[in-house]
Amino acid sequence: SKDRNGIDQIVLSNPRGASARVSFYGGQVLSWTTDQGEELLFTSSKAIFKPPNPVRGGIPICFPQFGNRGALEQHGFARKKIWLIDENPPPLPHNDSNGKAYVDLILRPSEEDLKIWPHSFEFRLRVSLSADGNLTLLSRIRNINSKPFSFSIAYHTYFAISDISEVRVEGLETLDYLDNLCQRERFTEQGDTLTFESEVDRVYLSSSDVAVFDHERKRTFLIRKEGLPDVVVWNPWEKKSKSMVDFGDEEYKQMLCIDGAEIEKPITLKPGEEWTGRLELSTVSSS
Ligand code: TA6
Repeated sequence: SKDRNGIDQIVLSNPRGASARVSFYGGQVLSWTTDQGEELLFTSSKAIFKPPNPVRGGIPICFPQFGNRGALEQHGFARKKIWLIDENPPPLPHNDSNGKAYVDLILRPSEEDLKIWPHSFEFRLRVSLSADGNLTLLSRIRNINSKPFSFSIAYHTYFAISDISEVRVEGLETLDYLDNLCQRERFTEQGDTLTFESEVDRVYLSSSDVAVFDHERKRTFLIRKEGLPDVVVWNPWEKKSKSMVDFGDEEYKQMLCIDGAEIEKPITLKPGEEWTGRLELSTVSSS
């Protein structure tokens, strides 16, 4: 099917009626719903579905660079490219997809990409939806035959929440984090749970699984990660929201980005080497 901008997308569904929608533009998951059709991911009402704009919502893939420190544009180019169906994905070591609905997409650099990032890579993305409605993003990035290259990566996941002031995040206590609001200075999390009263823009380092509790919505999101040690936590709050054309002034109240990522220690691949990163999202309603 096509998204609002006429760009191809794939809709995955499971026997219970849960679904996930993946756009070929950016290989971006734009929707993930429960059996009852409840939308779990946030997309801004002002999102611009027109290449080369990144789409403000769902799960943009930040690759080969997270952030704006480096030679590339903010968050790299992968989220602005048209991905293709991967016709013959190499078999997975452990059959990660039995009983799941899934799609395999692939991104290879264009001539233009190679001018700004001269590394021949293959980025294979498998998005799958399990019978329980869990959403898994499995990335396999390979250095085809170029000299060694390094990259950072984040699955920039916009969770839909009901009221940011009623949300708490667990799993980050006692961790160190880099604070993007203080020149990425390193701090240690003192709180026993993370709550939100103002703009937060941090990269927590070496975290294990993370849970997001949306008290008002009576819903919990669980983020399980493999190969993605870091967690980005971002809410723009009021002032920054007003500075983003593709984001409503009040929308910061209904979203929270919690991204599985590898940022602190970029991954280096020699020719022929492959890196795998896996993010599994699940949710529980406590209503
Ligand atoms: O989430 C971390 C961050 O780098 C924030 O500083 C903010 O810029 C956000 O990503 C969104 O970036 P984008 O390029 O999608 O507007």
